[in-house]
Amino acid sequence: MSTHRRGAFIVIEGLDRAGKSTQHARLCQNLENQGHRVKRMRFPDRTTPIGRSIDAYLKGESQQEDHVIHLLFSANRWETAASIRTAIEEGTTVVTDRYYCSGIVYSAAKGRDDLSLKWAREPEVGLPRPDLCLFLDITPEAVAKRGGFGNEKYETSAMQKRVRELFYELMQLPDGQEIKVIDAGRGIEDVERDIMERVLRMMAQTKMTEGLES
Ligand code: DGP
Ligand code: NA
Ligand code: NA
Repeated sequence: MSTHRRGAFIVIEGLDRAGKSTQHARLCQNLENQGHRVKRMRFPDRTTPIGRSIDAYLKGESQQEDHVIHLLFSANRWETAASIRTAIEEGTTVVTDRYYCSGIVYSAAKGRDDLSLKWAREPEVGLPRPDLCLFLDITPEAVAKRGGFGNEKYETSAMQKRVRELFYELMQLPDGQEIKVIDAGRGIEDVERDIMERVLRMMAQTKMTEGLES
C-alpha cells in the first residue's frame, strides 16, 4: 500500500515593510531546492477583476465602504479556494504571501464598532486552513530605519500599530493557533533560516498523509 503525501499549506503574514515578499520568494525557492513542488500565491491577487478593484482602492484611485472592501478581499481569497485544495491534494505545497489573517486584522484595525474581529472572520469561515502561518513582526522604529512606508491605503504608523496589536490578539484565539511569530527586524538570511526551520519542523510534525491513503 502506498501513501500519497499531501502538500503543506504555508502562509507568510506580517506588517507592511516587514519583508514578506522577499521571504516568500526565498521560502518557495528553498522548498523547491529540497524537491518539493510549490505553488506560489499572493493576496490580494490583483490580477482578477475583483483584485483590480482592490488595487484601485489601495492606491486611492477609488473609494469603497469598509464592509464592502472587506468582502471583496474575502471574495478574492474564495476565488482561489478550489485551486488551493486541489494543489494540496495533488501533493503540491502552497505558499501564500498574506491570507485571511490579514483580512481579519486589517479590517478590524479600522476601529469601527460594527466591524469587529468576530464580524471580519465570518466571510473567511470555510476557506482552506493553513498548516502554518508565519507572522513577520517588525517594530515601527525598524520600519522607519528601512525608509518608512509606501503610499498605499494602510501604510501609516497608526494603522500598522493597531494591526500589530490585533495580530497578537488573534494568536490568543482558536483562529490564530497556527500563527508563529518571526522577528523580521533581523537580517534577511537570519529571517530566512528561521522560517525554513519552522517549516521543516511543522512538516515533520504534521500528519501530511491524512485522508489520502491509497
Ligand atoms: P500587500 O500587497 O501585501 O502590500 O497588501 C496590500 C495591503 O492590503 C496591505 O496593507 C495589507 C492589506 N490587506 C491584505 N489583505 C487584506 C484584507 O483581506 N482586508 C483588508 N482590509 N486589508 C488587507
Ligand atoms: Na503593502
Ligand atoms: Na509584500
